[in-house]
Order: sequence, then structure tokens, then C-alpha cells
Amino acid sequence: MNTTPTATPRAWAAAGLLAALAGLAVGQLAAALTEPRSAPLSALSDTIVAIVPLEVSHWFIDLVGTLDKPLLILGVAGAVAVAGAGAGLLWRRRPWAARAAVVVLALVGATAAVTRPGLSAWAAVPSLLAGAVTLGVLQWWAGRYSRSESPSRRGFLTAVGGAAVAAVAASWWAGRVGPAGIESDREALVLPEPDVPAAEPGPMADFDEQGLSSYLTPNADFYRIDTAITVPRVDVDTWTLRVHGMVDRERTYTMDDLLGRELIERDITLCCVSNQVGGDLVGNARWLGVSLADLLAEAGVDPAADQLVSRSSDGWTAGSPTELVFDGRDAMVAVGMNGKPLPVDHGWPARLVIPGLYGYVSATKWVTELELTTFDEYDAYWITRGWSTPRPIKTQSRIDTPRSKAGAGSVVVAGVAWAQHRGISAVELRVDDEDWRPCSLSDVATGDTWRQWLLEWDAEPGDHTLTVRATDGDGEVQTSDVHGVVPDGATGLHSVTVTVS
Ligand SMILES: Nc1nc2c(c(=O)[nH]1)N[C@H]1C(S)=C(S)[C@@H](COP(=O)(O)O)O[C@H]1N2
Ligand SMILES: [Mo]
Repeated sequence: MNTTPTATPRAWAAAGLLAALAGLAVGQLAAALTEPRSAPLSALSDTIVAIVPLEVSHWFIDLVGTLDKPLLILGVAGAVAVAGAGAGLLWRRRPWAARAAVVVLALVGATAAVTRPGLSAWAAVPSLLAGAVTLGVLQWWAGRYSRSESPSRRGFLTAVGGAAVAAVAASWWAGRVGPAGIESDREALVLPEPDVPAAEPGPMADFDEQGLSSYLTPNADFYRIDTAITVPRVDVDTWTLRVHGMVDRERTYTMDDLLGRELIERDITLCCVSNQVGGDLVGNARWLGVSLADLLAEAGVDPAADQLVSRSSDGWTAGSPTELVFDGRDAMVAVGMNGKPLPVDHGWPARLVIPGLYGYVSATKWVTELELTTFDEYDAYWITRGWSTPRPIKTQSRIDTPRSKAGAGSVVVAGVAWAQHRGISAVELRVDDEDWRPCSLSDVATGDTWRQWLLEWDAEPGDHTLTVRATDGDGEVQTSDVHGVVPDGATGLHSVTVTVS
């Protein structure tokens, strides 16, 4: 049996790398057909997000911004590929050690998957399958291709590489339109007409200027922020929303229950606490859903329950002040966004929206649980990671246009300003060191949305600095103090330098 393999170490490493990638691809396909979050790459990346120290994740996000997730996944794939190459090398001399290494790797993936919140023991299958495929491919290589009298290695490469590419293509298909796709459920859902339509802002809700954010942000352009490496795939037919904790009676609602209730429609601007001054992690949508206060009232909330914890199907949590839900604002369980069922990325089939709170303490997507508790009793996801307990959104204003260049003469300077629930009462623009000039404001129906502002500026050639500031509905002028996003939102004034020619 002890024929010394004659393939070069390099060929062994390449075979191991290819075997690992083929394994990953097959694991990916198995996950796409059942539970996408159980894919080895997804489960491993998710686990890293969960266990990496706070400082490291802050440093990484600061460095690469919203590329953090793609880069993390790519990094994990690279690490698995390197481990595969290592296993290939090892197999050349010590096949049993190499087999053991592959098994250990598969078990790491399987453990990562089954420990993800909301996943069952079945989530181990894609990683175990990936390991089995890797073993099988390496065994095949060792038996048939690694000796001097072996058939052409091109056959091996074509078969394994082809199978991997086919598996990746099939998982893409499965995720979109195939058996595991939820897009067809989404498209099949007919949203009822609202019982209480949104108040129309008025004739001048949208200045309709080139480069200016539209009053309603199209779903496809709406910013997306969440911790999900692979967005949860929620089956709307079995989905439920459970209300429990410090309540008189537990309640559970199905999608049909929600759709059969009074549906309200509201324009509400959502923004992220980690939005930098002048940043784009903010958007305004027309939400359709049920009143959160009505829903909770049915369960009978214990007056001592000062915190409403909302939990998503992937275990993420937000904690909101119960008081704010009941103070008359339009807090809602939303099922529609701009006339469409909630997009998968934005929480299909249901999410919370609470006007006046940052997303991390209110806007739970893929929501499955509402638990009444206290702030003493429980800290939600981002609170345990250094962010503040709920505080009001800070007044912000942003220059959308121009951003860098303009022609001399009359130039429209325009943007948006927001201070959800308090509203925006004034916006002013400063050119260089001149006096603040009042801007025109668009019509808004409530203080829960952002407000467009506009000023016609007679621009003279040269470089100019434009700075904007807003005043909220309480008459409070936006502060010029510069503060970073941690722990409760950035402050400071947005300014741009424009070259006029
Ligand atoms: N399940 C879940 N919901 C979530 C989050 C998350 O990580 N997981 N992130 C929150 C944060 S921080 C923000 S700012 C908003 C963003 O909502 P959007 O992606 O629809 O714009 O969702 C909130 N809801
Ligand atoms: Mo956020």
C-alpha cells in the first residue's frame, strides 16, 4: 500500500484547496435549499461577529464601512481555502492526519451553525456535507491522480471545479426563485388598503431638484443596516408575533391576524445612530402596519414594565421605552413599505418602527417577539456593546446638492433635515463666513419625517464652504459641537466645499 505519491506538494495543495472550495459550494447549496443562515460561510462569519471583541469590530467597521460583511465573508472563505490547501499538503504524507483535520474543520462549521440563535440541529448538515465532499474529493485525487501513471489532471480539475461552480449557481437560483426563495411569497402577498391613510404633506412635499433626496426614499435605495450575514428567511405561513413578559395575557398573532386588523399608514424617517454628520444612513418611507400601542394594550401591559424588548428571528434585540409607545406617537408593527410588502432586507414579513428613536433601539426587522420587561432586567444587543440606552434622535441637516462643483451664477443648494417626532422648524445656510441665511422648507404632515430645504445662491467663482444647520420643532438650534457616533449619535454641522467656475 505504501506507494509514495509522486505529485508535487504544490499539486497536493491545489487539490486540497479545490476540494475545500467544492465542499463549501455544496454546503452553500444545501443551505440555500433549506436554511440559508446555516451555510458554512454564513454561520462562521456570524459567529465571528458575535464573539469578536468590541474594539476589534469598531476598528474594522471604521476602516471599511459597510464593506465589513462582504470582506468578512471573503476572509472566512480565504481561511477555509488555505486550510484546505494545508490538508492537501498533509495528506501527501499523513492521510489520516489530513482526514482528521478536515473533520475538525467541518465540526467547527457545524458547531457555529447550530449555536446561531433561531437555528436547529439540522443547521449542522451543510457544514458536515461540506466536510464529506472535501474528504471525498481528496480521496479521489489521492487514489487516481497523485501518482505518476495517473490520467490527465485536467479531468479532475474540470469535474471538481465544474461541480463547485454548478453548486454555487444552483444556490443562487434557490435563494432567488427556487424552492427556498421567499420572494414569491412576498410577491403573492396582497396588502390591504390602509384604514387610515398617511396624511399627505401638502403641495410642496418634494422640491424635485436634481441631486436632492426625494421625500420618500425608494425601497431599492433605502439604507440597510443589520448584523445579519445572511438575512433571515422567514416563512410567512408559519411566522408568528408573540407578545409576552410582564403582561396580563400572552398573545400570539399570525400574518393573517395582523392583516385583518385596522391598518394605519404613516410616513416615518428612520435613521441609524452610527450615521456620520452628512452621512446617508437615513431614509424616509411610507409604512403600512398595525398600531403597536393597540396590540400591546390587548395583552394588558404591567405599568412597571418600562422596557419593550423586540426580538428578531435571528436573535437580535432592541429595547424601547414602553412609555414612548403609549404617548400617542405612531409606533407600529409595519408590514408594508412604500406600497409594497416589506422587502426581505428590510424585515419581511414584519418589523417595528417607532418615530423618534434610532433604529438600534426600535426598528427590529424580522420581528417575532415583543417582551415586556424593565431596563434593570435586560440589556438589548447594542446596549451590551457600548451604545447608550434610548435617547432622542439628534437634530441633523445635510447638504445633498451641490457636493463639490457648480457653475457661477444662480445655484440651487438643497438637502434634508431631520429631528424625528420634534420636527424641523427652520434650516439656515451659511456661505463661507457670511451670515446665516434662511432656507425655504418643503411641506410636511408631521414631525416624524425629514424635511427638504432649499436656497438659491448667487455663486461667484472660487472655492466656497457651505454649512447647514437646522432648528427643531422645539426651537432648539442644531449644535455645532463635534461629537462622534458612539454612544448616542453624532453631532456637528455638515459642510461642503464647492468649486465654482
Ligand atoms: N433584526 C434586526 N433588526 C434591526 C437591526 C439588526 O441588526 N437586526 N439593526 C437595526 C438598526 S441599527 C437600524 S439603523 C435599522 C435599519 O433598518 P433598515 O436596514 O431597514 O434601514 O434596523 C434595525 N433593526
Ligand atoms: Mo442603526
